[in-house]
Amino acid sequence: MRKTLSLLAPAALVVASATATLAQDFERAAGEGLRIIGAPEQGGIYWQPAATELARDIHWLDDMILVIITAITLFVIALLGIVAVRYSRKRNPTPAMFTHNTPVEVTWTVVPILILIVIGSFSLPILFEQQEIPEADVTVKATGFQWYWGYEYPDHDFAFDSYMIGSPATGGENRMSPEVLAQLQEAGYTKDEFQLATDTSMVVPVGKTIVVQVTAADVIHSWTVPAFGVKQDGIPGRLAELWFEAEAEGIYFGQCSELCGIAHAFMPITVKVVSEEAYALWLDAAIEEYGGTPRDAATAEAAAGAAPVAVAAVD
Ligand SMILES: [Cu+2]
Repeated sequence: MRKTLSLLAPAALVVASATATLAQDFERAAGEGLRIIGAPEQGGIYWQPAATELARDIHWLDDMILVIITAITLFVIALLGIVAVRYSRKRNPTPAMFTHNTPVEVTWTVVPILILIVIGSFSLPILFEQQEIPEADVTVKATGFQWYWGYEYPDHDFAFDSYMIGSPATGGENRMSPEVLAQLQEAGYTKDEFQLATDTSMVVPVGKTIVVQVTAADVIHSWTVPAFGVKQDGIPGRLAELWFEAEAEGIYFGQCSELCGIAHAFMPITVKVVSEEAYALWLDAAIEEYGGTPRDAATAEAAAGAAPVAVAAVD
């Protein structure tokens, strides 16, 4: 059995490389040497490293609120302890019979209000920062399907699907197998990235404002990349938006975050953040592969409409 498997693996490799598309080749070349940054860690308990200002702000807010709720929890536990010990039947056989204490009641109403105002004054600006969508350098439309994501680059009129490596669409059964491992390795991943890595990924340039329009074609899905601090439900018939500006080149993963059906766990999200040059090369290959509008034409169109130019020209 083992012999058969080891024979199969190289065969799968050959098949996989023979079927890799031009865009995939460029995507892999662009992704070569990229670090995997946005991924869960074995035994990890904190956030994934923040790759955007949004994510940093969210982490800061979380830490700040954690301090407040820890203080409140300790305070309430201490009060309970005091009541349980000092006013037990044994120590306090004849309890006081009063029912109201105005100063105490005013305090326990006003103090929580003040705490909420303090929290709100920090959380609302962060919410607005997420929800006020800036002008995009690159726009990508992400559509959730049962069970994969489709990406469209509307500035260049092309679209492609992104399947989990090992899903039925890539010849797998949503399970690890020697063939799936071979496909993962051929795409530059390891066994650890199973259920995170996809056959094609969303490619965006580093340091640019990316606006992702999120929708779905069948049921509600949710597009998220934790390291970017973004999450947005994709709802059929609606177009929601999120934005991010990734600060470091790398590979970032996310997973559909709305329970959407039997293969919900098998529709991960892979985003490759690459240099502008690598992005331009990939874009040209993707336009050719998926039948998009060449960048010169798109740029001319954009210039004519006085719209912002989506990408820098390359030599
Ligand atoms: Cu889903």
